[in-house]
Amino acid sequence: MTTDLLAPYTLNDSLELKNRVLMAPLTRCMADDNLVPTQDMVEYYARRADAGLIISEATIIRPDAQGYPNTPGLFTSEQIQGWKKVTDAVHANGGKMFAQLWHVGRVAHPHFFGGDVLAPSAIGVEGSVPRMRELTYITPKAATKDDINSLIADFAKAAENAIEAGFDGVEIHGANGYLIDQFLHYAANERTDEYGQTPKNMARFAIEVTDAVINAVGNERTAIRLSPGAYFNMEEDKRDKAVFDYLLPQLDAKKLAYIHGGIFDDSTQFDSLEGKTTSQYLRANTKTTLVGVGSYSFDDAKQAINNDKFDLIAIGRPFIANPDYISKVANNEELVAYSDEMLAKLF
Ligand code: FNR
Ligand code: 8K6
Repeated sequence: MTTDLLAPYTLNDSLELKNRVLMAPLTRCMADDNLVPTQDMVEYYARRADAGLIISEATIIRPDAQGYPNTPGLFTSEQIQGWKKVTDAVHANGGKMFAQLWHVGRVAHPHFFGGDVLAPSAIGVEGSVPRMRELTYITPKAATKDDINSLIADFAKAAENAIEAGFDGVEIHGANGYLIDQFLHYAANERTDEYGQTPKNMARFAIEVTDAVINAVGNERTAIRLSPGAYFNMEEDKRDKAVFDYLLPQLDAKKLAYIHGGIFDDSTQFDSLEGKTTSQYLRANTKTTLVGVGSYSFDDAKQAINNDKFDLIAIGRPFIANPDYISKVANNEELVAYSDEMLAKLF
């Protein structure tokens, strides 16, 4: 029997999805200057409510989490009220939505908040802020134990705020070279305390954030996105695999809603993962519901799910180009091709 990606899927006791096609988190840099979602964002997300689950664009948990202009937040009451309009509109159209909780760590820029840039270690990245190239990245401050405790508490607070804002759950952004991912990779983590040097120590921050979020909103409403292979703002290191080998079974025990790969193209094979792709490595190392992603067409995703490579698919760029992605694939209609110029405007 072939699996119909457009048939309902039971994620867990609290979440029934109307199909297996998720809208991937997509940063659009369109919040207002107080990082509050706008009416255009309400309409943009509401138009995509046919997805089985919308994952919001990455949303910062506190001011020093910001590394790009006009990324929305979830730490002021105005931001919570702004998101409430988005989730109300998505729910009114029969959709479900998670908030992706974000701290960029060492790719934050003080231009946005005027304070220290926090990271696991004082190791900077080359380059400058996208869309604001005059802002060169600076060397971060290695987070103290107090900094770490406050970061964990603020992830949990943002999760609580997400539920208040009407989200159906949260996805912890543990991928793509941002703060949590920086703890998980040797290239960014040279700590000598209980958060560094060994797989168990390097996984500690991710686990403590996850536990704090679960404590705030429950395991069934908590998911995490991970990039076991380093590919974005991060150098690959052969030792990284052992960190994820340790982390994944720990996460399995927590019965999360799902684990989501963080990758642009899932045909990318990583030397550090013994030649495996992101979804191959995750499938082999976790029993949690797996969301595949990364340059998939609907037909490729159908085949991958039917071959048990993962359970659900997240679609990114095609969802930017086609607000009506689901009805188009359901009716075998041709999709509009994505192009980067489409990022200039929400439609
Ligand atoms: C992204 N991606 C991304 N990932 C994430 O975890 N949080 C985010 O906010 C963003 N933002 C973002 C913006 C834009 C413009 C692009 C193109 C991508 C990555 C995204 O979720 C997805 O993994 C990739 O786009 C690959 O999927 P597709 O686009 O090939 O279906
Ligand atoms: C969450 C971050 C916000 C901005 C994302 C912009 C992405 C633009 C899309 C282009 C693709 C980038 C390629 C990523 C790295 C691939 C390396 C192999």
